[in-house]
Amino acid sequence: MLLFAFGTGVATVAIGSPDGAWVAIGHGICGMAVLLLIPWKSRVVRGGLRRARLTRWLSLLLAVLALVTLIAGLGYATGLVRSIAGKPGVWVHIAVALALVPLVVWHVWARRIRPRRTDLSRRALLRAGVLTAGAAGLYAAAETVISGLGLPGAKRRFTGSYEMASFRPEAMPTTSWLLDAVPAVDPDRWRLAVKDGQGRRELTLAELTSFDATVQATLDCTSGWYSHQDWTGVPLDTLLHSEPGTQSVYVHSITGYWIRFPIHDLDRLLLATQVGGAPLSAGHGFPVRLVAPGRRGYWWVKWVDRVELQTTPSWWQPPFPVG
Ligand SMILES: Nc1nc2c(c(=O)[nH]1)N[C@H]1C(S)=C(S)[C@@H](COP(=O)(O)O)O[C@H]1N2
Ligand SMILES: [Mo]
Repeated sequence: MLLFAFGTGVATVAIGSPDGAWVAIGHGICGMAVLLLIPWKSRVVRGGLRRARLTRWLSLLLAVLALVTLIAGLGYATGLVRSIAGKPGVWVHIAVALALVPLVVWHVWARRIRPRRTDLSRRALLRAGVLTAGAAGLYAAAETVISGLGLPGAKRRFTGSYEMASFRPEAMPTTSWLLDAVPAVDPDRWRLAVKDGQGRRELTLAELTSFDATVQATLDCTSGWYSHQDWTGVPLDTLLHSEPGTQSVYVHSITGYWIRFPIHDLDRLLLATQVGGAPLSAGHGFPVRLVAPGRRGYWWVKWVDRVELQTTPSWWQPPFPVG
């Protein structure tokens, strides 16, 4: 069950459009299944603790972290606990879950149980089915309670995020994926390098600000908030011209952060110089940041200095940015 919870959790971080909503729902159901299994697991734990092995402390640490993950997840989903120790609850949920991974691997190996033929029996299958149905029922009941009591969790987006500072860019949070710091950019010396099949050229900020296409798009950060804003700038397909064989759009930041989009995203991408009718602040990506409607926040590269069309397939990159 932890494996399913982990897989759906990672997938939930990646969803950006409503057709991925079932992934987040599946993740919630996995959480409920873990909750339902606690009484059975407690019996195993009590038995294990009677054997005074030194490694029981490691097992107990695992149990504590698993509970913290569960509580942080439920707290954030209901809206009852939105932040823990100054961090967004969902951030704590993810960070502690990642810390759990090596412990779970160790636990599975150190406390391994020999597979038995009856593990795949009809009875076991039936039990798994009852557990899944119970977890789905509990999830539905929780959703009903959350909306019935009008808990904050009822107002979340399909990604699980809460609304923040829509159409008030000055109040919108600034975040980074990992450790990127806001770079100091001299707008007079800054250039955007553009490369496609027709060659390479450089654009100044003045050249870019002469464009004024505006789109309304939702920035949805995986740390649990989203914000609708009006973004103004250059549609990327007016700068880059796709040719047969082009597979991806590579977007690079001054900080070294980069991401590669599939070519069919080209006509949705905007290089924004403004938000809410005013130039971007340093924190939000001055002088230029990418707007990628329908994609999660980590695709919205800030402080862009290079855009390229490439024949490299878009899947040729780490599953999440690495810096
Ligand atoms: N260069 C760079 N761009 C970045 C990031 C980063 O760390 N470095 N973080 C991304 C993430 S995770 C999010 S949610 C958005 C946040 O945008 P904001 O700070 O304008 O709210 O920027 C994205 N663009
Ligand atoms: Mo983010």
